[in-house]
Amino acid sequence: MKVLKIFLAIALFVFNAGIKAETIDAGKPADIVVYRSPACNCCEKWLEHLKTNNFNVKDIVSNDIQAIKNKHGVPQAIASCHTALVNGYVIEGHVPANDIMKLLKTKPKITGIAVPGMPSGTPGMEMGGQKDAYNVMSFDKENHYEVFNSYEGTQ
Ligand SMILES: [Cu+2]
Repeated sequence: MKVLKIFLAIALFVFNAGIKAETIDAGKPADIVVYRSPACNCCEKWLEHLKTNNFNVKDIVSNDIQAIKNKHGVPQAIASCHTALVNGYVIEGHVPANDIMKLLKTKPKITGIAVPGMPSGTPGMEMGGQKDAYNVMSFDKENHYEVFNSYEGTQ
């Protein structure tokens, strides 16, 4: 019995060490600048989602979000409520933190990624258990779109 306890203690230690190493690998928290309009509630919830996932969030409230979208090359076709900038990439809408991390790791030659519109069940758009199926789309300056990641809905 004692041997089992010691074994479990070691296993737990190794497991924790593994988690720690992964955190270090991910580097320091990425700085992300988020532009949103003052009345945007779901934008604030998305900000909280980013903070929970270790992003360093700079929250910029603006009354002309469209001007920011135009400036950073966000196509109308994939537009959403808020626009964010991280490491030279544009993040449009309720993109899950995991996809942003994947973007920062893989560094594809694109302008950014977006969740067009505001699907239910995306981070910041929680509607009880209701989840829409949705895609995270990549986009560039030449209006090329590709599916970056897909999420299943609950219907
Ligand atoms: Cu929103």
